[in-house]
Amino acid sequence: MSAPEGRFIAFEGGEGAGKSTQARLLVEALQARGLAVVTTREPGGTLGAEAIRRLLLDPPGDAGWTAEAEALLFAAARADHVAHLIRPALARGEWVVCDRFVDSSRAYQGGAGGLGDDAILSLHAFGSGGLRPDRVILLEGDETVLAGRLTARGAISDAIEGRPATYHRAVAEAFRALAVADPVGIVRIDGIGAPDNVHARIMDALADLLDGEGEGR
Ligand code: Z5A
Repeated sequence: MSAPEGRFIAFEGGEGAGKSTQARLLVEALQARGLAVVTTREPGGTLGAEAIRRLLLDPPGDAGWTAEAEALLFAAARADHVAHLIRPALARGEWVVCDRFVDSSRAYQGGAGGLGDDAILSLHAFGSGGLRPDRVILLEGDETVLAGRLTARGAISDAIEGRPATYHRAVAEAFRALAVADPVGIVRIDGIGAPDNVHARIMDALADLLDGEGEGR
């Protein structure tokens, strides 16, 4: 009998939405059920993709990447990540919890960056065989509240975070539109409130995938 395929969960949303915090809480909850979990992020997750991450978030020189070059670099990092980390973990029957995945490229480069969804999906089909998460958790929240979290953290802005508020609003709108078009695959979660309360909403949104998982699977 072949080994069970693992599950692939991605967290999406704008900066400060709580993706890293909630990814950590989910990993703890899955591990508490005895499930094997790989936790990872984009851009990054493998040595090659982490090298590309540095190029993306701190571009060499003053010109910055063109929108097209930026999209290609994200797709290249993802291709390496999918081939060397995500697919092997899923094939071993493990859960993969990823902080951002292709819907970030669709919202940032395709939506706010103006390249369009078809271009991003074509790159993803070529680079990563079009792999989709089993479920995307889209964390949303009032722009001012999320910005306040980043100020409180004292975050240093990178090349993408430092873009104007209009860009980040367009990202949020693009994420919303993706979720409206695919409400089962991309679940909108209110990211405002205590982290444990947000975590409980996420566990509800994953209940169907968790049914029968763990404790001896
Ligand atoms: N990008 C792209 O353009 N295209 C792509 O395809 C991909 C990415 C994959 C990666 O940055 C950048 O690359 C990103 C998108 C772009 N740029 N932007 N914007 P990253 O991954 O390094 O940065 P980020 O995803 O924006 O991470 P972040 O700012 O750290 O946000 P977060 O992970 O969603 O939030 P957090 O770290 O969990 O929480 C932020 C702070 O809020 C922290 O101090 C927490 O303690 C606090 N927090 C979290 N939850 C709560 C609640 N519930 N209440 C109060 N405070 C909270």
